[in-house]
Amino acid sequence: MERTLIILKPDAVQRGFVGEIITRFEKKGLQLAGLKMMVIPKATAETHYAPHKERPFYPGLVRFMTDGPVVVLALQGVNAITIARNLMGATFGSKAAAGTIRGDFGVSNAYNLIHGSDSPEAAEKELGLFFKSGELVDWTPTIQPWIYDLTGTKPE
Ligand code: D4T
Repeated sequence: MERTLIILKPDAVQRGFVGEIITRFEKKGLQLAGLKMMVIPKATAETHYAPHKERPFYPGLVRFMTDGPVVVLALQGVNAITIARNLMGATFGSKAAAGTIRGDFGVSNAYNLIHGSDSPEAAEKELGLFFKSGELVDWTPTIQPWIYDLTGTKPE
């Protein structure tokens, strides 16, 4: 099982999409392993988006991400990183395909509702940045045998 860090960005919270977005992940079969609401400290947003530090949109991005509350999720599942990003859609709301979270709920490129880790390395780093040890929960949904075929050597 893989874990990924998802942030429901300030626009998603302000626009009342928290429940709807979490529902999409749950319906897909991804499992919650952590969830909390917070206002991201500026230093945390700067660290999180450090790879974009030299880009012209970086100062606005950090301002946006710290401008109101967010909801942070840890999601778990086989290939959770790729599956979550497919549900999110392309980065820009104006280009994201219908049926995806960004494609269905937004038109903006900067206010794109949601963040999801883009690699196992990023997920590990980001989960450590947003969740303290002990805040993530190890549990197995009782419905697990109907989400995956568990009869073989690995979940299929
Ligand atoms: P995040 O990191 O927020 O999940 O988005 P993506 O992984 O899909 O896209 P990204 O890292 O390339 O961009 C991070 C963040 O910056 C905003 N952005 C991006 C922007 O405002 N203008 C731009 O030109 C780009 C490329 C949107 C997402």
